[in-house]
Amino acid sequence: MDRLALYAQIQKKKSYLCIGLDTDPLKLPAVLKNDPDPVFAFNKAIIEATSDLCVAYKPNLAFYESMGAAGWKSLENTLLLIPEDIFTIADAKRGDIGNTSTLYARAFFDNLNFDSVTVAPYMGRDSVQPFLAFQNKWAIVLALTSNEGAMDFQTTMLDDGSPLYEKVLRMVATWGTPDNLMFVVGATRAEEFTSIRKIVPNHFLLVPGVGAQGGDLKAVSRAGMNKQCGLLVNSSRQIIYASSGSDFAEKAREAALLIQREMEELLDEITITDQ
Ligand code: OMP
Repeated sequence: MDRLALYAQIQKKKSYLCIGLDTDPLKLPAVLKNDPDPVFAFNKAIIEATSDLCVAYKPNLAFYESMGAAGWKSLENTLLLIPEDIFTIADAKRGDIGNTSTLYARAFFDNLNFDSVTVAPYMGRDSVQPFLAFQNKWAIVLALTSNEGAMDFQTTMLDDGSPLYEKVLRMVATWGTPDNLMFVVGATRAEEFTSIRKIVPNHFLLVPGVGAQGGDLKAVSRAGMNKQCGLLVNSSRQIIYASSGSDFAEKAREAALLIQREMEELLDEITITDQ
């Protein structure tokens, strides 16, 4: 999917919500216990209940890989079910020497047909570039993550007085364009969005951490939105585990709807302020 198509979906749905399909086999509702593929059945119900409210789905690979071959099958079947006009993110946090990264890219783009994959920048240019060589596919590179450990390396001050994650943004931005590159910035980092937007004004940002991690949707939207919205805000547990009962899909829809409504207001507010 290209940038214009993604923005068109955001405008149509009045939403920049990404739903994280972090489907933990140990947390499935009892009602799916006897299903031959309970992970797929769960995802199917969640997708059917929420696909008009979100513009992206982000399965985190760990949840599927933890189940071995069966998990991979559930992931493949889930992807086939996601409507064509919804952006898909393989949250795999890959990145390796160039020829290995090329094979990772083929796995997610050619084999599974994801639109994008999350990539760790630590191994540098040749580890990221293979993900940028596919037409209408995206690398989403970690910049400033939502977790506590982000402080271990990412915020280290360099000699020029700027934090390491800013160097990542500046340098990685020269490897691709806003049409094939996004950055991850955690929703728990609201106070950093203004300075981040000065470095990458046009790129989409994937913003995880709303909901279970306590990120502030209003604050990140006000500081992070650009003229084409430029944000995909992810929430996983808050939506998909809104209920553990047989009404899990209905409750997931309710949780997603609350966020979508807030996004609709923010899109109106920020678009109006910008004019
Ligand atoms: P919830 O906290 O349940 O909404 O899930 C957050 C999802 O986003 C998980 O799949 C995380 O792996 C992912 N994530 C973060 O939580 N923080 C980050 O900084 C980056 C990611 C990510 O790359 O998506």
